[in-house]
Amino acid sequence: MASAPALKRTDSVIDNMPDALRQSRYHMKRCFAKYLEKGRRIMKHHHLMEEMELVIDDKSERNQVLEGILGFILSSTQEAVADPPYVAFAIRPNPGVWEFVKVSSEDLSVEAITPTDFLKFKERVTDEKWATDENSFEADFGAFDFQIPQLTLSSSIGNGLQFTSKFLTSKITGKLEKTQAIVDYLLTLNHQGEKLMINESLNSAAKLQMALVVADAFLSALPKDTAYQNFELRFKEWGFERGWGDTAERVKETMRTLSEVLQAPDPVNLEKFLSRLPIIFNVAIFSVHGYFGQADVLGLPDTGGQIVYILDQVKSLEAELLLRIKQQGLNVKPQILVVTRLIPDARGTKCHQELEPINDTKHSHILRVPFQTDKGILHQWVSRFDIYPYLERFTQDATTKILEFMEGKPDLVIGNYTDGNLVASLMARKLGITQGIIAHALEKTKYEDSDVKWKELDPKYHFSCQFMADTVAMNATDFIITSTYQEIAGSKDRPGQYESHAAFTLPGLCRVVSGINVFDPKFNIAAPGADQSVYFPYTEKEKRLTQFQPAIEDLLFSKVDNNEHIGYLADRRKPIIFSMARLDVVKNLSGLVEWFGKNKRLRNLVNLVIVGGFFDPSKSKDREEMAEIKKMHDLIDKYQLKGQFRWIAAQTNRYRNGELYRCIADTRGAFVQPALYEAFGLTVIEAMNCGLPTFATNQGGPAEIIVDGVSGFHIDPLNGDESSKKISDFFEKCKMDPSQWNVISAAGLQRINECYTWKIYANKMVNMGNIYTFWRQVNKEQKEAKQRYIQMFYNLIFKNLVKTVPVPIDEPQQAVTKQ
Ligand code: UDP
Ligand code: LCN
Repeated sequence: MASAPALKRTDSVIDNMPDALRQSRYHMKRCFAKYLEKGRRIMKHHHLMEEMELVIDDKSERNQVLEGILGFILSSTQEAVADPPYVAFAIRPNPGVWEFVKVSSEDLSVEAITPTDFLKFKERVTDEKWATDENSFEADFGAFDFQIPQLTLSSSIGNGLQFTSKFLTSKITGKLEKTQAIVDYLLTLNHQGEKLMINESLNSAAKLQMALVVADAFLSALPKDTAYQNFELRFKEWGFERGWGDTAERVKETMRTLSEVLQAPDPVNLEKFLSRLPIIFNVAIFSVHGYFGQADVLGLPDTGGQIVYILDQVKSLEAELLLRIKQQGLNVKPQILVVTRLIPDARGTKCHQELEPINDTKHSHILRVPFQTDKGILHQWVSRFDIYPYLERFTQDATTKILEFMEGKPDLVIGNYTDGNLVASLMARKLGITQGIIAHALEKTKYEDSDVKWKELDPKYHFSCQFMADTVAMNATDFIITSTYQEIAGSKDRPGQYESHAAFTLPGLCRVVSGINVFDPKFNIAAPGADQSVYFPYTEKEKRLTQFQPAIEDLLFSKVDNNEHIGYLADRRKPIIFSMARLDVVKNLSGLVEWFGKNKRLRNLVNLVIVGGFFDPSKSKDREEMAEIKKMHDLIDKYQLKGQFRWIAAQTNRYRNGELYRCIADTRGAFVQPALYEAFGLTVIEAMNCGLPTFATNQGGPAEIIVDGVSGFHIDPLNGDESSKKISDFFEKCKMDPSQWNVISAAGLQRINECYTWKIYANKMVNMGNIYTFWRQVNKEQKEAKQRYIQMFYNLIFKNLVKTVPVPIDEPQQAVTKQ
């Protein structure tokens, strides 16, 4: 397929399709007959290809067809719907770009159709009545975005900040008066009522411009390090307030940047100036579900990387805010609150405590607020899939607590995952503050046809609530932070997580004809890092956490089974391949065990150690985890893994885990991340930070983190034989030439330091907070109109869906501890 000619940039697939079909008319007629012989159905790309192979059994004839334009069109088709006499195609020639056509099998005529028409084709497969009802409910969030500029290049998706600065620049370019929006904005800035930047005496662009010239001349005569306090009074007389800088040099730099913007606006200076403004002091971060704690929670159901990410994010964000506030010449303490649910039944964790300071920060806390039902406080953990009935009340209670704790409104609210994002949207709307959202992972792409099959999946997953909540949050938010490009717009072959919300349908409930546009400039990529004081290279001997080594030695090599580990490693001279994850189906740890079990060569070369879950299914409360535990035991028996495989229960101490990765590196082993799909994959960057060569899934974030064959390796989770062969080949190569291992280890570290650190992240995040706050102001009216629509959608659709989610009958188990 790789040799199929790409269309010219200006070409539309649809324009080329009639010609392409004409060229292979005989074969195509037979193909379409095949596609339609089973009646109405949804077909994926691989079905189209497989069935074509059946029809055109001569390989060279098939290749001829596939090498033409038709091959390109078919290979760009994500899905098709057979609905005799038509086949409707959803074609994706580039990330984020979709075209829809229907082809008649009778005369191979091609007609362009709208996304709505295509969704109707899909609906007819499961719910014909709904599909043909002219008044079925349609949601069109794009209808409100006609004034918002959109990116046009797939390659620019995720660079929202730069694009927004360019667009803002164009709005203020021309006569000086056009920059009045900046002046008006500066006049609104204050901290707890104390004015910042300028006061009313500089209320026009012309006055401000003049005053900047005078101030510049004055500052040029001062030593660079003169503190702001030394000239504060004089500046006040001229109309300037605090916030420009802490020293004469910094103040001058900020003023010059603004002068440049007023003279001739350009995006670089505008972004620089806006990023320097004192806007963000207090931040509320919502992460509602799970057990959110700093100790003893990792590896529990629903409690994984999101927690790690947020705690590390808070540390880096606080450091960035402290630095900026100091540079702004202010004496303000930033406050960051991570707001989560309080779980009275805390199971040995601190999740029943209301307030907990965050380690290694000065001013940041976890604030826990309980879920309330009609019967009082809910005591038990609830799965993220069942969380919807509590969120509205939680938002109200949390908002009250936050306002109390911060003694005012936060300047920025950040949501995490569906539940946190919805709560953040509700609070941001109520308080009128800037909002950002983070998904970590959207569920929609994890399950095939999860939209059309929603009725089947709803009892278990309540996807109707989830997809609606996600759509509300994506549209309400001012900006979206993603970890990778693929999270937004996927790869050449696979749509992104956000992209899958562009147009989807829940037959019988709602047809979302325009859910989110991945070309919207609200999307920004800011990849997380791993805490480098925990995850550092195995070679840094003096830093190694030797106190954990005896316990790790026992964890890996002791011969007895106990509560923490089962299985043993008979030959401890072999390198270890290692994996660690929650025991979810999608993490595919059982898949890795199976690949290992089947591959004799690999079993001869290495041992396998995995960390995840419990050994006793009755100890788990999570549906998927229970099934995975059983599967693991079956595989151990089936492949007789004793002596070559160690299964360690979920580990909660990240410091010890850091040392564990390094101990695996000491065996010259590797980390393997075999997930069927991984949104980002923190374990991948943790392992690479420790200098452990890493093999990770090509489905999702890791495909972007690792450059295949250079800084690690990609593996295909759906092709276990090929993946285990790739791992075996590497270890065989290392056996012959041990330096091969060092090369990959070093390149992995280099990749991390160049692209995946928290410092890079925090800088981008604060810039986003600043720039989108200004954009919100400039775009106020349109934002308000859209909010009205979102609110209606929330009230009329979402709130009814929530009523379908059962609320558990709760046994009180423990009192709430207040601190
Ligand atoms: N983790 C852990 N103990 C376990 C399993 C996982 O400490 O038993 C940690 C792991 O080190 C990583 C996080 O949990 O920091 C998992 O993040 P990742 O992004 O890999 O996956 P997620 O669980 O968020 O889907
Ligand atoms: C959730 C996931 O599934 C992971 O892929 C991410 O690494 C983690 O959150 C942190 O963002």
